[in-house]
Amino acid sequence: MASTLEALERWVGEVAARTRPAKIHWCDGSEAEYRALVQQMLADDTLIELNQTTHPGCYLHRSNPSDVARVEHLTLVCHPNKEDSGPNNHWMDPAEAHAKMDALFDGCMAGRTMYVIPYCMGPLDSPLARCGVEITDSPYVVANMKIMTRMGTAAQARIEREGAFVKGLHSIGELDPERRWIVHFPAELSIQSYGSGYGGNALLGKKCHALRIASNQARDEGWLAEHMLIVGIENPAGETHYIAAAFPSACGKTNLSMLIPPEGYRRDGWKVWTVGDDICWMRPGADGRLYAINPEAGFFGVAPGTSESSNPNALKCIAHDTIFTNVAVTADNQPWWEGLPGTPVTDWQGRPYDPANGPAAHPNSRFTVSAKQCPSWSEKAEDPQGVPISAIVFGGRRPSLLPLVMEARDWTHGVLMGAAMGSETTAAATGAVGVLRRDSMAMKPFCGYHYGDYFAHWLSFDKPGAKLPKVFHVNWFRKGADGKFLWPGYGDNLRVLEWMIARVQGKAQGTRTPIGILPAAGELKLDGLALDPATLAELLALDRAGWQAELAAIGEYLEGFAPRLPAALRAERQRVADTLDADDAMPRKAATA
Ligand code: OXD
Ligand code: MN
Repeated sequence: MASTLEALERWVGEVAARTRPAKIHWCDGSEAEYRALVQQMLADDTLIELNQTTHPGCYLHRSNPSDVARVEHLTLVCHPNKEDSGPNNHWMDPAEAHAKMDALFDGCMAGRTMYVIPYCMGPLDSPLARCGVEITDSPYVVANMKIMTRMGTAAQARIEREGAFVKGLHSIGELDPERRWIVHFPAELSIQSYGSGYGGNALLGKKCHALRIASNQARDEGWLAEHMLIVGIENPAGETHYIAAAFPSACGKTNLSMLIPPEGYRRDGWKVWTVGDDICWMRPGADGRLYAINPEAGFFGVAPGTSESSNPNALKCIAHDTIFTNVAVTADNQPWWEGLPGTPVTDWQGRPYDPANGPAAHPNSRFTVSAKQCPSWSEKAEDPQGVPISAIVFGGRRPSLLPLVMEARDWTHGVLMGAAMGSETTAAATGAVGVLRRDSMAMKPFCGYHYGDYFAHWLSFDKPGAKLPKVFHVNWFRKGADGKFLWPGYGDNLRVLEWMIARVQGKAQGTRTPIGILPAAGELKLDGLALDPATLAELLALDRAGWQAELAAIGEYLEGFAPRLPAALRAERQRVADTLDADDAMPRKAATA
């Protein structure tokens, strides 16, 4: 039998024969290699040096203006059987997709260097981690993969030992939106991406491998690959509870994962530990609990809105050794985006800043930085066994109806809460911004198979011996009649997380309502917060007519996954709707402090 190295070398040879690069470079992941790539990119203007006094080791990349976000309409999941991709994915017959991609890749690396990047998603010694190899002609991709994954010689050694790896082939091609495709072949554990250099389309370890391909591996092997942050909350007694939370792109996962406790909490000794800000792989451990790792090693965070008030930890991380993409620049050459003090002089496209051209930084501009630079980085993020998860949280941008927080009564209800998630769209993907779309478990762009089967997989974790986390739904984005947010968010979100932990520990009673368990009067700790009782009542109120309409809309949405919609999920939606109708006659008291 051929060794893995032979299989890898054979594949690299086949790719080279098709793409015909001038040179092949096998990445070792060393600092020297990173520095040499940076010098090369500075020389050909792929990178621009930023102010090295205020931001040592920081560089700016300006992407092609047509290439600034994920392209969901050009992203395909090609299972051999169309049905397996589900209505939640775009599909093409794998043979047809291969023919299309082969034609695009034909000779596309002529005159370029082809980089071979062995990488590991997750701690190198973790049984939960999985490896891949990305081939790319973009040195910008190599530099970002160095920050975002455990990449190079050690990953290659694990691949050689283990025998299995995900094959990712990427070329920026001509960066022509008409010749751009991001294609997944789950049955072959392979990804092919052409015509884009943007993170989610080009750093193949991230969305393509760690979510779309891994969600398939997870289903086959009995684990979960999710679009979730992982955060540890340490109480004054020194006990840490880990929470995994799913929010759609650009809804504050990075901010929540790095939150700074409000003043009173800090004084009392509360601490917050960041394990991950975007992706979570979870597996049941021997004790029945779910254990999670962050498969990534860095953050590819949205820059605009990151500020001293929203995320001081992120600002500290990105003060050095960071790659910025599509941000603006100040007169003294510092990176700038909306939300930071000061003024920009050059916009994200390199033009003199003119407000008539729109925001100075692209709304989806990003920073790429090693997680180790985060002041709240948890040493448990390197634990090969992962961290035990006490609570799973779902949430989205909902200006109305959805309360600040509610708890599912059991796992099935929790799966319904996740499946029913909706959120206003953001700039992380191309298309209209601010439109409500259902985004089950925040996985709409990332679930690599039929959502109906995915819901069934989630339900399957509820089995004898399982000690599953409690499930919650939050909404930080409720607005009042004046259009202003009702809840301060950011660090104050810890107040809501504390209530969740109290529920996990059996220390808070909650109030049972038809839609879930809400904080009972006085259970949310609000000292030091100027939140009037009427606002709190609004944040926790149950608008029965609104919920009846919402449940009807959820029903209609879920039926879009029939005949693969699990009967248990359909029944659960019906149960909630019936409870709400039965409750109709009863006047409901809003929970106030
Ligand atoms: C991301 C995204 O880049 O979700 O994390 O778009
Ligand atoms: Mn994301």
